[in-house]
Amino acid sequence: MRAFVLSSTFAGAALAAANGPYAQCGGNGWAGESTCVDGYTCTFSNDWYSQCLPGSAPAPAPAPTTSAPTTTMVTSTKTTAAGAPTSTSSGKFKWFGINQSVAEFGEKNLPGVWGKDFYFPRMRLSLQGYNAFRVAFLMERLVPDKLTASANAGYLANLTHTVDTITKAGAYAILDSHNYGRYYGNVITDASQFKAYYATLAGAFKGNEKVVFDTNNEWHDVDQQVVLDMNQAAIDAIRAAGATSQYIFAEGNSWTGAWHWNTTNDNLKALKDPQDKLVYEMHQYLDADGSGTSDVCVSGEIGVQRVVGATEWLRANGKKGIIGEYAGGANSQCEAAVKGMLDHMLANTDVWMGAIWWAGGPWWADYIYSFEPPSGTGYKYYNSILKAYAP
Ligand SMILES: *[C@@H]1O[C@H](CO)[C@@H](O)[C@H](O)[C@H]1NC(C)=O
Ligand SMILES: *[C@@H]1O[C@H](CO)[C@@H](O)[C@H](O)[C@H]1NC(C)=O
Ligand SMILES: CC(=O)N[C@H]1CO[C@H](CO)[C@@H](O)[C@@H]1O
Repeated sequence: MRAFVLSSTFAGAALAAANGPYAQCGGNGWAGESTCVDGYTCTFSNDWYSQCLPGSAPAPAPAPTTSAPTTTMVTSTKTTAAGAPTSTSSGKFKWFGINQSVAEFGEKNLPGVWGKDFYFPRMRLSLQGYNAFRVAFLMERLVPDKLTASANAGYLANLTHTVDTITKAGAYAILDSHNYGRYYGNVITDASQFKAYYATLAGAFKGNEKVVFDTNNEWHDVDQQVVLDMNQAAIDAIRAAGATSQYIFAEGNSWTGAWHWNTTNDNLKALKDPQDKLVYEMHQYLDADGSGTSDVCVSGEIGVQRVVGATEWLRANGKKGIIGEYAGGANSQCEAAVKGMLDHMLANTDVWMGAIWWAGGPWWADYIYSFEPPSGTGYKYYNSILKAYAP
């Protein structure tokens, strides 16, 4: 995208060396050009990333934002690339919180037994500033046997109880059909059946404005046109069910990864929401293979490096995004990577609307990222760090 913008819009010889709009122009380890094309200013985002943002004539550089949540931002005065913040990009997240994962456990046992195969988040809420909780559950438990079935009353009642606990406390509850675009293991390809499922789900929650509908968790190995068509079917069915005020989060293929979103999921820019409340939900882990299975992060810079392409894609297409899953191990290198990613997103809130840590829930035991209070590994290490980013 960067190369495209440069060559097509700013091909003048005198400008050839300068960076194009939204290109990287500085940061620790950056060896490239530090100037921007006319009308853009190299603007400090974090220690690892400065970016060409709209605006000319850099003001003498103070600390770049007033809402800087971390010490990383405070050290910005040391950098030479710092410029004035743009009025459009720096700000606050709309959503910042924690995934709640347990109602989708025991997926090999369907429907499974409450309290043995699956459970519901305890939600002994002390929000601590977090305002978004993504609640995972299984479609096969909500609508057993077929997508056109009505809801299982017990599972829906328990899910509703969890959702109401969250939203009555003033936070958003993100309904995460944790199904990878599959139902009983088969890829969902029938738009009318998928619509029937969403009519059931949205029908049950359409009265709650603090609910967000997440179209499906992490499509993978699905035909790209099918991902587009099923997402559009979900959006259409949610709106048709009368859920017109809520946000919808659309996920993409290849586990909805932010790091390759601009190539893998480019076709999803065609999605249309008549209510204009569509947000692209990407996931991003910071370990070597991006799978979120190691507590070792590639480097302290890997967070910002893995999302910056998505930042540019969102902006180029006039879209909004959220990182719906991310995490890092309880160590200083991952801490730097996590902060670098969040600082970058916070400096680009014209496109990034928030981030949701993976994961809380009562059954995670000693899991490397567990955010379950009071003793989860991730909670103990990251709670004080993440709280600073809450809106
Ligand atoms: C996608 O983003 C990466 C950075 O993550 C960038 O290097 C690449 O050029 C982008 N590709 C397209 C097609 O925009
Ligand atoms: C719902 O929760 C109750 C306990 O509050 C439990 O007895 C029941 O089995 C649960 N049902 C389902 C389907 O989750
Ligand atoms: C801030 C916080 O951690 N909130 C909740 C996280 O999730 C568990 C349930 O899984 C709740 O008990 C916490 O209050």
